[in-house]
Amino acid sequence: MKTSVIIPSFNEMSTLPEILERIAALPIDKEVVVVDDGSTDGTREWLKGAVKADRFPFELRVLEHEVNRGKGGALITGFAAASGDIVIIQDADLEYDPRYIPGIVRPIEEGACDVVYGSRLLSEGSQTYNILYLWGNQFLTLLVNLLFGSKMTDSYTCYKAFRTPVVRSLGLVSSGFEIEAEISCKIAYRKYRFREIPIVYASRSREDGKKINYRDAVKGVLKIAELRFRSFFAGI
Ligand SMILES: Nc1nc2c(ncn2[C@@H]2O[C@H](COP(=O)(O)OP(=O)(O)O)[C@@H](O)[C@H]2O)c(=O)[nH]1
Ligand SMILES: [Mg+2]
Repeated sequence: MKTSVIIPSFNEMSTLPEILERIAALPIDKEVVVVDDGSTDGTREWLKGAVKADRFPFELRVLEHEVNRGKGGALITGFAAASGDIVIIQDADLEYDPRYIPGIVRPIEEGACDVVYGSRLLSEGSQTYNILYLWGNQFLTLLVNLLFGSKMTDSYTCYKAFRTPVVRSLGLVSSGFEIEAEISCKIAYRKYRFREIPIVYASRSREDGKKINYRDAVKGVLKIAELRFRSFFAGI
C-alpha cells in the first residue's frame, strides 16, 4: 500500500528540508505532495530545485496556490491530488516527527480501521507552546466529543491518517485551521472506524514561525456548532 504524505507549507524554509530528509528514511512506500501557499521565504524556490534535482528517493510533487488560502485550503488541494491508498498529513515544521508515520498508518494498512490520529495527549513527553494552547485544544476536543459522541483526545492534532476514499468522502470546505474541527466532526458523525496512537510533540514558538492563534480557536468553536446544527436537518 502506498501512503501519500500531504504537507501544507507557508514560509517553512528553516524546517521543510529536514522534514523531507526524515520522510526519505521511512521504510514505507510513499509519495509526498507539498502544497505551498505563496511562501516568500525561499521555500517555493527551494522546492522547485529539489524536484528538478530529483533530490529525494520518493516522488515529490509541489502544488502551488498563487494567493494564500490557509492550511485548510492547502490540505483540500493536497487530498484531491493524492495517488496513494492512504493519506496522512505532515506539517512542514518539526513539531511533529515523521518517524511516527509508519506506526500511524499501520492499522489502516492492516484493514483494522479507516482513520488514525497521532495524539499528543496520550504520551507524557509532549511539550505545548503555552497552557492556553493546550486548554484551547482540549476545549475544542471536548466540544466535538460532547456534540458528536466521539472519544477523541486530540481533535486538532496534525497527524491525521485516512483511507484515501474516506478523506475524499468528507466534502471538506474549510480554508483555515478550523479544517481540523471539520474533519473531526465529520469523522465522528459518520462513525468511521477510528483509533489514536500516542506521539510526542515538540511545540515551537510564534517567534519560530507558529501561525495558529486564538482567533483560530474561535473559528473552530463556530465550525463545530455550525456542523452540529446542520446535522439536525441533513447529514454532514
Ligand atoms: N499552505 C499553507 N500552509 C499553512 C498555512 N498556515 C499554516 N500552514 C502550515 O500548517 C502547518 C501548521 O501550522 P502551525 O502554525 O505550526 O500550526 P500548529 O502546528 O497547528 O500549531 C505548518 O506546516 C504551516 O506551514 C497557510 O496559510 N497555507
Ligand atoms: Mg505546527
